Amino acid sequence: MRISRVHAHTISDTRDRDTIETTLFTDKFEATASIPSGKSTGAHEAKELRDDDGSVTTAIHNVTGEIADALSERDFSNVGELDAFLCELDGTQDKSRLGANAILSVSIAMARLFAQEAHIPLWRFIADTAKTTSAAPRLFVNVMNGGAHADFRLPIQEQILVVGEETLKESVTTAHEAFVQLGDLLRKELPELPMGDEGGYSPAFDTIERPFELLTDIVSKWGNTSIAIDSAANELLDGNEYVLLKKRYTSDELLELYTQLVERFHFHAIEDPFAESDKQSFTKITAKLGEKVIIIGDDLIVTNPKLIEDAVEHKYINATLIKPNQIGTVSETIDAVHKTYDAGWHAVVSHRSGETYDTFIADLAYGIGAHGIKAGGLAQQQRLAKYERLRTIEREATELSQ
Ligand code: 2PG
Ligand code: MG
Repeated sequence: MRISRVHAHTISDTRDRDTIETTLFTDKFEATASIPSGKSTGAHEAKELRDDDGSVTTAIHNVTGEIADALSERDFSNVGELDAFLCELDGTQDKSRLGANAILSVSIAMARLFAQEAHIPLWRFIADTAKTTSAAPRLFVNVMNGGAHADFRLPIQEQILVVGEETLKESVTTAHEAFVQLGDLLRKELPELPMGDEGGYSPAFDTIERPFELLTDIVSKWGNTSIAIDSAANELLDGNEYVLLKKRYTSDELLELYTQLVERFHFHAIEDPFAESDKQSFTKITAKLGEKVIIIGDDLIVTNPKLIEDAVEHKYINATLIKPNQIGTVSETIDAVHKTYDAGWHAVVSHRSGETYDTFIADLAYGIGAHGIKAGGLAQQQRLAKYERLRTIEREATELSQ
């Protein structure tokens, strides 16, 4: 694959912040990718390059300048070659020189070009490249937003409805109906109902349990649904303790709270139950609750194959969150998936809280046969684009199998 032209410019994400969109051209094809941005981030994520004024001007110059120049002299036969080349060109461990956002935009656009050249859909290309079995993921729909995504109106960052119907079409329909019904329930008991960063409702309650009591109402109406949370506990840590609704919890007390929630409600998953520094508590919760719910690591492992290996060794978790922009290339994202599957764990592919219309994660989730996909609430077009893409993928998969 030879790149004949490279273009990059600024677009706005869901928080109206600048982000990068890159288009690569060959003599026959063109492909575009744009990169999301997180707010509750892990310390060891690959570095998004942002200028002091919040813009991504330098990242864009890196794509249209140094990266474009380097690509023009090369012919790549697969995306792994390109990714290794980009990592070497950057020369840092965390992609901080050229920027993980700059590098990933090129990596994803290139994956799209290879898929076009092979005349196959992107998810099929990902499955072929990763040697994974493609399958429909469950939808992890963040229906009530809290934490850093909603001024901590709810202490827990994400109260998630997990939907796993027979087909993606049915899952998306259930998610829509349940989302509307939850909105009606919330409006009945609250004078105002703001929305959070991820396109979900953002109510304020006096108890930790109230959101789950309401979600239980929803879950009881639809068979193939359950509840998950992302505590994003890095954001709750204050000294050695966690603060939820102004109450302080030691790690053991927080573990007790999770145990009670799992006993009382139909929980399917808990993500980042503790801060990334509180590693022994991850091992404890996975030993205690890991048979009943999946314990997902996000900030703890940041889609980094080496950190996943470490998590396997210490049994911190039994599932990983997979976010391409935490590691910065398609190939390393696939490596993280392999480490996850080698451990016999589940992978849940995820968006970021500042999103674009790019639907790469839908193809990734389907291509690797992920256990789930976190694509946000249903009140933002950029999140809906992912659900729509999943439905299209399902049609493409049916056509390909005929
Ligand atoms: C998370 C993500 C996405 P952010 O914590 O899982 O939901 O949030 O993009 O802000 O890191
Ligand atoms: Mg998270």
